[in-house]
Amino acid sequence: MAAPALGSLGGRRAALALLVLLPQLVPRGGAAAAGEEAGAGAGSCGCGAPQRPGAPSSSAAAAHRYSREANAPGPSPGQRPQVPAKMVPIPAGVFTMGTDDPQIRQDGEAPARRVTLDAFHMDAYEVSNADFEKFVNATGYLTEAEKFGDSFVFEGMLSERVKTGVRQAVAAAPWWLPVKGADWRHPEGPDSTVAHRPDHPVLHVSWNDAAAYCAWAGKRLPTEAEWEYSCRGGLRDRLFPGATSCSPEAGTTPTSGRAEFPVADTGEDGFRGTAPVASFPPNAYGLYDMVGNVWEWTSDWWAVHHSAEDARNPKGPPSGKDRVKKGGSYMCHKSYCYRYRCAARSQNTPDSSASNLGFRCAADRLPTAS
Ligand SMILES: *[C@@H]1O[C@H](CO)[C@@H](O)[C@H](O)[C@H]1NC(C)=O
Ligand SMILES: [Ca+2]
Repeated sequence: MAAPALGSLGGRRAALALLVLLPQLVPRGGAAAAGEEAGAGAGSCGCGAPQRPGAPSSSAAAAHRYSREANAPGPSPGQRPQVPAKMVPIPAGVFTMGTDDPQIRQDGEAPARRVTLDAFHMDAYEVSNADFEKFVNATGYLTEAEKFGDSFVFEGMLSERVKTGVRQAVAAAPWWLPVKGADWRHPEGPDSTVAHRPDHPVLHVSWNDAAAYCAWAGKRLPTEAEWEYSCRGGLRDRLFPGATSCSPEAGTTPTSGRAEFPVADTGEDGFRGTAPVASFPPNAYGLYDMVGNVWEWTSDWWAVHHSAEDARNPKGPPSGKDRVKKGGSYMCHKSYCYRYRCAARSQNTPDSSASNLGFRCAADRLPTAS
């Protein structure tokens, strides 16, 4: 099961006691039980999909509802970023999307299909906390996690005290806990802060939040095809971007040193949790952290059945319940959750947010700082 259903969480918000979180990460322990559960099914790994139980709203309506216009009437164009975050031109081309040798079949990685794309631009980096703060400063935007009052946090990032206080662990993904007060400014709960990590990828942003940010920046979310093509870096049939071997253990991805999730993230790569964007070498297109660090939203609706026919600039199904996310996170590892590959994919409802999920934007042409 790729998408743990959280339908059993109804009323969880009312049931949650006010949590008092310790201000810093504490060394974790006692995760063995979760680890065993995690290893039980490759498809239900912790890279999966904590989701809000609410009915997913229509994306267009939601995107507007949370857009710059809806949240902060009338900011002038002058409040756009003066210097657009670095974007990389991605040449038009043909590539093989998906694979006929799926590692996680139920995720819809197959079949391999020929996809032709027009040229576009892709953010070189995952959107950072500082980037997102500029957006919020300029627009007064409120994320969905802030509106809902909670977000999903990987239990390994929480103190024992907090874990004990949260009883709403998701049956299918017990290592994800809904934490009151967790949002992009407070990734591990109310007493945590991003003040010392402005260059880390922003977390706890829903698809709707991400779409609103990109629109504000004069950009858009990449399609899944664009994301996967960018990930491959112009190289054919490569599992991992930027790696000279097919093994992430080669040390070029932000997931290395993180075996045995969810007892993972030992900090062997120098970081617990996320790393600052661009801490690891880029792929052949000059794109950083396409795999690993945080999962990245794409604009496509989720489906697991794909036509094997050739496609040109595919945009995914016309409608759906979940949105596609790509690239895996700092919590993925081959021994456990083999999803930090270009063809790998997973999904969440558009209003879901979590401590390992962020985004980057794409654009048809470079946005002008107006
Ligand atoms: C956002 O606004 C605050 C308060 O004015 C300011 O201190 C901070 O530097 C701004 N952040 C960015 C990224 O511009
Ligand atoms: Ca990433």
